[in-house]
Amino acid sequence: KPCILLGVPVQEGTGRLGCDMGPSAFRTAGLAGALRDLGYMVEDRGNLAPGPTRDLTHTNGAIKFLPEIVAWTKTIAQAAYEASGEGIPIFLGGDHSLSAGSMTGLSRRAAEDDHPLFVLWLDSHPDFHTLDTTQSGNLHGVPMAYATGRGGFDGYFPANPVPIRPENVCMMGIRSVDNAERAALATAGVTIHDMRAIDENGVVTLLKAFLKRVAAANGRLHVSLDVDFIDPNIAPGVGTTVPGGATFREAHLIMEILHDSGLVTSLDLVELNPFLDERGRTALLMVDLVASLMGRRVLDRPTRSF
Ligand code: DIR
Ligand code: MN
Ligand code: MN
Ligand code: MN
Repeated sequence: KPCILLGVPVQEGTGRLGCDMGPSAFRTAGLAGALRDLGYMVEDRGNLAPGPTRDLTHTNGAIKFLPEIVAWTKTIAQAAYEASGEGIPIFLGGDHSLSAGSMTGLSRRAAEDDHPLFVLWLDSHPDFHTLDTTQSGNLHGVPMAYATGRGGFDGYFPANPVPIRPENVCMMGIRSVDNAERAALATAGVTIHDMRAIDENGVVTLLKAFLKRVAAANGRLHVSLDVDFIDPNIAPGVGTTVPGGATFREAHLIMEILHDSGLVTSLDLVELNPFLDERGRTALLMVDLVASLMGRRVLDRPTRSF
């Protein structure tokens, strides 16, 4: 199956400028070449562009760029739906609001093909705000709530025909949670491994337990990788750095185990801000992580080792 690269230069979901350069930075860092070296056909479809906006106002006056993000979500969902019928879509962000579109489009396709969609969410943030609870008003903080069918998006965001079951979501790396998110997550049914859980158990045990569930359900697995999952000392090119993130080896190990599982069918690469990066090092690290996810290895090992 070909890897289908979809640039999504959305930046209105985050509080600062620069994520619109993310797709270019991933290309400059050699993403397509790294995938071709692994034997994949790569189809770079260029950058998506949002459709027309319509006037939208919400009682939560903090919300920023609602019409823009709604327009993007519609475009991205359709592109995700189409591309996931043809290959392995890789979304080059762009801020994390893009996952509102990718996850809902992928979920619709998976349901048509009779597979449940699972999501591995690698992020320091759960992005589990609704339009009513976001205080920053930055809509990169809402995609997981929208994709799992939480209330309050109707009439604003596009209808989400196949909400992802919260039980099918596993978050790792979490270390910055707002109060409203914490309250909602307590009963939502999402599996959350915060950094303490990673410290105490290691990534291997936690990840393999989730992968077993995906495999048992004959599920498809979408991976949503936010740059701020990784420790800012090695991944500075992001607007919302949070100390105490995943190490270089933890991140690569996750990717290597994901590859062994053979379960991953799509990927988001989000929140890269090249304007804040240091000579491309974050972009290059992200490309190396994708290569590990897609099969780059040091030594051959048996697959499906979990
Ligand atoms: C933060 C989200 N909880 C907010 N921050 C994110 O603004 O609502 N940063 N997603 O990457
Ligand atoms: Mn995020
Ligand atoms: Mn099938
Ligand atoms: Mn984040």
